[in-house]
Amino acid sequence: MDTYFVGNQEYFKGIGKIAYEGPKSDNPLAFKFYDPKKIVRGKTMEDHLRFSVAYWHSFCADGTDPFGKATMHFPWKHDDPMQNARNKAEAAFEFITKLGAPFYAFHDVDASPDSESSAEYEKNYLEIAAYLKRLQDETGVRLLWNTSNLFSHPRYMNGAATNPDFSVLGRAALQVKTSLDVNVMLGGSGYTFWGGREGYMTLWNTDTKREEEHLGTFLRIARDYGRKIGFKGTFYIEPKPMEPSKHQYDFDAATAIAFIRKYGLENDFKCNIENNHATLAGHSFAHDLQVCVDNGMLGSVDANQGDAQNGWDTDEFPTNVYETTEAMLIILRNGGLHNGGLNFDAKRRRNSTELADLFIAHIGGMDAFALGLLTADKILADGKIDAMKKSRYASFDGGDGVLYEKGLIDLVKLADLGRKAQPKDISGKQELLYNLVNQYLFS
Ligand code: XUL
Ligand code: CO
Repeated sequence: MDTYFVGNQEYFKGIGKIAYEGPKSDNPLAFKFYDPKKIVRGKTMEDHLRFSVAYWHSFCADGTDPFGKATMHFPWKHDDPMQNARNKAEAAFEFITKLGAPFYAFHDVDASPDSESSAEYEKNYLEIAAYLKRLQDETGVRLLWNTSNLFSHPRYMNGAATNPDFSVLGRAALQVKTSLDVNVMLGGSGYTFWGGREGYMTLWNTDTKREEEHLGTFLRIARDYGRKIGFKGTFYIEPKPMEPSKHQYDFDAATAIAFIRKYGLENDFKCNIENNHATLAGHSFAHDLQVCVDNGMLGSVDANQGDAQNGWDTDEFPTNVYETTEAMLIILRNGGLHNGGLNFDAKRRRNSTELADLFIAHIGGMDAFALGLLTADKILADGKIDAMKKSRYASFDGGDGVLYEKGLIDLVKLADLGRKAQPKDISGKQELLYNLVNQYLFS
């Protein structure tokens, strides 16, 4: 097998470029359904799916959880923080290139060492960003989005932009400003705000109105700075209802969209929808995607899945093809992901300790979305489901229903029509639709 690495050494030894071998392959390190150059609906799978690897889960999180220590050994680890960051970058670009994902995403402190000194923080970050740029140019891997970690450091325990202490906002701004500078250097497609602790723990000590307004102002000045320095991509808000806060201001897609509009950010901001965040909010992945599409607000996707028996954000790699099919159907009806992508904000389980497991986890996620794409394509090409949905609304496609949709019927006229109307019990055909989906999936 050919060796492949960037920098000085190969970290994922014995693993070459991941190839498509088809559904009959028994090679765990091969794609069964993701065939990047295969054309589906006039576009390659690669261009439809726009996969991205998340730096934080794949190259930083080492299996530590609230109950136990690290379980994963990273051969790129180094005691010197800057050398550690360079090694990690080389490991990341080797991995992403071998996997064949076109994009990656990171938080500032995933890629570059944090520091109590703001001058050192900025210096480190700009130096590592220059190295990332070199690796991007060498490999062709591109930046889907970056973001700033405004939730791990103790100073952010009461929030960042929504912190009741004004002095915290400045340090948060420094991180966002530097991340935007780095984004422009690296040609990023997007910039994400996930409001980890932008919320509250108890209303007894929180002025929610004031905090929400502070968040609106913070995002507006970040937008203004980004546009000033030439950031042409999309800003994303990533909704999540809770965890680590009891209640997060960007609860779900509908809440985030209302917020974006209230603060006049709709020309620059869209949503980054994460499956496990939607389920934590009591919705389905499909629900939050659909809410975004209905409002022209689908920006990007954090591709993962939760566990129905656990309430929390388990961030598992997506394998549920029923969910990926529904997601891809909604995305295709949206005309695709545009400059967003499917970013694997997902982690292998704590006891999946081999480096090969990192490949296997991503391969499974990519195959699950490829299957979802292929099935969604079958559903659209056949047209039966769309026709059934459309026919439910037939009464709005003719007669007074058309006038109503045009806003030409007032309440008195509508009540008049009501005097004569004789509604029938029309079946919603839900079971038939579920049966059809299984046929598309498995035949
Ligand atoms: C946390 C989460 C974050 C964001 C980026 O639940 O999803 O990793 O995606 O800050
Ligand atoms: Co996420």
